[in-house]
Amino acid sequence: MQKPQLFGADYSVYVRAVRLALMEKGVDYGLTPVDVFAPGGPPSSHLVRHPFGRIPAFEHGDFALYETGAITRYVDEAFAGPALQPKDARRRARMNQMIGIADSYVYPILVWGIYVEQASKPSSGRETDAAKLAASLAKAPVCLKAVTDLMGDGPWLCGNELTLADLHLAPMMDYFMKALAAVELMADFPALMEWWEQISARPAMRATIPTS
Ligand SMILES: N[C@@H](CCC(=O)N[C@@H](CS)C(=O)NCC(=O)O)C(=O)O
Repeated sequence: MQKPQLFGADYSVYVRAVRLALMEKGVDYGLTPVDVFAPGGPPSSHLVRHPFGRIPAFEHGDFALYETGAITRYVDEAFAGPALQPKDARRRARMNQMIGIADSYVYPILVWGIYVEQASKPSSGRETDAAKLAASLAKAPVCLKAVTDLMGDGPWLCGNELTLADLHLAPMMDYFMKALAAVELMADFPALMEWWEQISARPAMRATIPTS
């Protein structure tokens, strides 16, 4: 089979989720750099791959795809290696629910509302939007409780097997955990903290630490 090609940057939580899926499956892949936050935006050539100008985009031979959830599910189904989606319909629904929660709530609240406002902006000399940070801090426990309630006994988000839900949430949590507020917020969610310790120690997570 041809080697798949990923387009994006290592700072992107979504690019990282795809890289984690590829690595957990043991699939060799290429990463072509595309910086969506460069002045002037992404190059026009990227808009051919992704009309919304976001990352990642993915190609496997003549098959082109964008949207992280579609890419990671394709990676799981098209390549050999350990299955990353439960066979049982209810467990798979739970996994998809977790991925939806990550996209709709964790990403805007924990990454953009807390990490960006409390850690990233101050470290690059930009002013924090205090109202946005306060609103996100108020909503954060809802995110953390929702994930904790759904994960059950663990050790992974959907039970005994690592799934795409773990790989989708982990890059977002990595940014969140860098914010000062994370220590206090996570103290109320020991099961999630245990999950974080396990997922962040995986070789694929260590090999994809953002450099930019
Ligand atoms: N729904 C998209 C979201 C991708 C996304 O938002 N990527 C971010 C980087 S993590 C991006 O490209 N942001 C550029 C922008 O917002 O203009 C997916 O699942 O792939």
